[in-house]
Amino acid sequence: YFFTIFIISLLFIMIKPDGVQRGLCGVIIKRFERKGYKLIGLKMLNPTEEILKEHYKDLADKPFFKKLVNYISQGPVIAMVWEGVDIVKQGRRIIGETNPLDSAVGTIRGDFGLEVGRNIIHGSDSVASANREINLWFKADELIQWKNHSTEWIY
Ligand code: 3AN
Repeated sequence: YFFTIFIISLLFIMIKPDGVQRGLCGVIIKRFERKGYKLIGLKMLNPTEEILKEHYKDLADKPFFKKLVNYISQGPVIAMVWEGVDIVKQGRRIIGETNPLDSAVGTIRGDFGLEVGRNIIHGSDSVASANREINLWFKADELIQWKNHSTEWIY
């Protein structure tokens, strides 16, 4: 038998300043909600250069690093944690490719973006980086464990 075990995991997502300014927060949240994922943390903030340099430390040698940090530090951004089965890989499918011009129609970047430097949203690229990013952006008590009780009052 071949079978795959899908593991429930967490994904860190950040709506970048261009996404906030263009009024795309609702549509982005909706795309994760309608897929069936669960929002367990959310906040708006103006991120410091310090947190962004740590967040993007793997890109520190890239020519666009300074511009990237400078741009996102203008804020505000919306940081979120989502939970669900296979969410890191599926989240990438919902978001699209790094370059919006390479992103399929139907993805967030494919539907709403044109520029790689203004690509609307960040999503973690692995379970390990999701855990690192969640620890960087959220305190433990900012993540909310909640249950869906709607079957008790929707008939
Ligand atoms: P992704 O966000 O798809 O995981 P990364 O981690 O390679 O892609 O890139 C992080 C961010 O750096 C991107 N979201 C984008 O805003 C910016 N970036 C990546 N490549 C370029 C580039 N060639 N020019 C300008 N900005 C870039």
